[in-house]
Amino acid sequence: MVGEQTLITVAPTGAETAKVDVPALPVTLDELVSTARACEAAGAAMVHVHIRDERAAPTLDLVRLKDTVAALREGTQLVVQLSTGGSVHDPLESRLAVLDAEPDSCSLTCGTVNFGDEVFLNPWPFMVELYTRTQALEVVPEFELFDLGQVAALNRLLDHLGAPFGGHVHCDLVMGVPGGMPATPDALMAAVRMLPDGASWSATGVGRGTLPVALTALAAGGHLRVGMEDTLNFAKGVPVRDNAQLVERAATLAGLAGRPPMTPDDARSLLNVKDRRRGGER
Ligand code: KMH
Ligand code: ZN
Repeated sequence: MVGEQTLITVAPTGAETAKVDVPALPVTLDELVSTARACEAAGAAMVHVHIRDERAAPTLDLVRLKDTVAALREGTQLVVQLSTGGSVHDPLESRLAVLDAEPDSCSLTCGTVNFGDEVFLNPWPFMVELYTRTQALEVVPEFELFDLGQVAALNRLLDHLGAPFGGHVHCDLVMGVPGGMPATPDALMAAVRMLPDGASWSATGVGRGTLPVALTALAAGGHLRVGMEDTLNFAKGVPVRDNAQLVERAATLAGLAGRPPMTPDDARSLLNVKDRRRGGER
């Protein structure tokens, strides 16, 4: 049943966009929770979370991260995935500490990549340490893959350190970042062909790549990640209204593809996340 459905992940905030430039960006805890609720109602099953401080700047403050996880668990059924990518300026140590907030899932990027004018740093020893921590702390990693070399690095990681917590490999192909692989059907299919056997995957096209990547992913049996972390224009010259608008469109496309959105509970089964909800048990 799960194979016939689409996992929609919403990435509502990211670390790159300023609230002053995009007022619809959710940056406070209240904004994040109400966004998450609206996106769940529209068909999202997982939320990929970056948080901001009182000045709306990206932060990895552990108290805020813990409060955020608790508030999202209280206000939604969504699988809560914390970003360990943070912003390109975050130290590796703080990115490792994200797991102490005990999310259901966390992102884990499989290599260093140019990121516009910046560098998104993910050296091999950092990947190994982060992955080992996910296994020890029973957090399901989602492998973020920005280029083909990172798919090879994912395979190397699994060969060296074995299966992730829960036993299932889930990836997100992030396409169209300046410095990473382009947001094209050809690049997407080349990456998918290199994934480990049995892995599930979603795809994310940044900016103008959003629709080509989403349509290709659905046609190829993949899942979708959408949201204002990656997409700020709904159409050429038309700013996104809010995250729910992007999830609604993804849900419509998934329905047209014959693979409607899966529920958060189905996503929990697909990913094998540990149930950390109050009174919950895996
Ligand atoms: N903000 C980017 C530098 C992730 O969340 O793990 C990294 C990123 C990936 O967004
Ligand atoms: Zn992110």
